[in-house]
Amino acid sequence: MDDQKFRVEVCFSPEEFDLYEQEYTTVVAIDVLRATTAICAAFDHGAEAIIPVSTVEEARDYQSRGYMVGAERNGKVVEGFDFGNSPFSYMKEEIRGKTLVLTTTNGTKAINKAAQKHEVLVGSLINLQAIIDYLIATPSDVLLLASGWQGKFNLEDSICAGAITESLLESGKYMSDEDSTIAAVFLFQKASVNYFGFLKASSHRRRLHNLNLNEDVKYCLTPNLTRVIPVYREGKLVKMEPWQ
Ligand code: 3SL
Repeated sequence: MDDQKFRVEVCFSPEEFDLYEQEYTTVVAIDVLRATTAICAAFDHGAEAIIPVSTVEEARDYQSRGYMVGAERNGKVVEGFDFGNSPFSYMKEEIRGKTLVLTTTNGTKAINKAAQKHEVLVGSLINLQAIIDYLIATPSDVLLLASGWQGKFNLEDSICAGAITESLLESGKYMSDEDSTIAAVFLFQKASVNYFGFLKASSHRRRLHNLNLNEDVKYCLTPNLTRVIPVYREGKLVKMEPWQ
């Protein structure tokens, strides 16, 4: 019975990606606070494409060629760039129709790591149901890749991965095997009553709180604000064409 089903598993950090990656055709990169949320917000507000780059040097190179570039490290806008990783920076008329470039501490690295071999989707809480619906309608072996923080586990990405997993398992089209996946579902079940409250003590929420970014956190923890699904195609993220 199980062997007719597709597989969904959770990888808690890009550092563990090599241990999982060969078995999957689809990877969903998740960085709830804030990179993948900001990316979804940008597409929701009319961005044409986003080139995710892993280093500030690459970002500067694109900037020197006239691109609009967002750059964030440790929650702050990198000096010399106009904006960083706040979803609100991507809700402006000036980004409409543009190809943007983005580098962030963890999220863009996770996307680029996954993109070397797989179909990569961008997931967050703000496009949660859209991701779930797509993966149920077009099932494949799916790895949910949490971006974590500098190689370590984090709660918010794991909770989002748990939310996706629970729905996929409930659909009857998927099975899972790994303890990481079971743990992510448990975390989601605990957290889903009140994401903001549950994550109060989490390390990145504290980090963003200290930077006065509570409004960003509230936005990032609000499920289903958009149906946009960013997908990686030939070096850049674009908006997935309507699939229903
Ligand atoms: O790690 C990342 O990629 C960022 O999302 C971190 S922050 O929320 O912008 O601080």
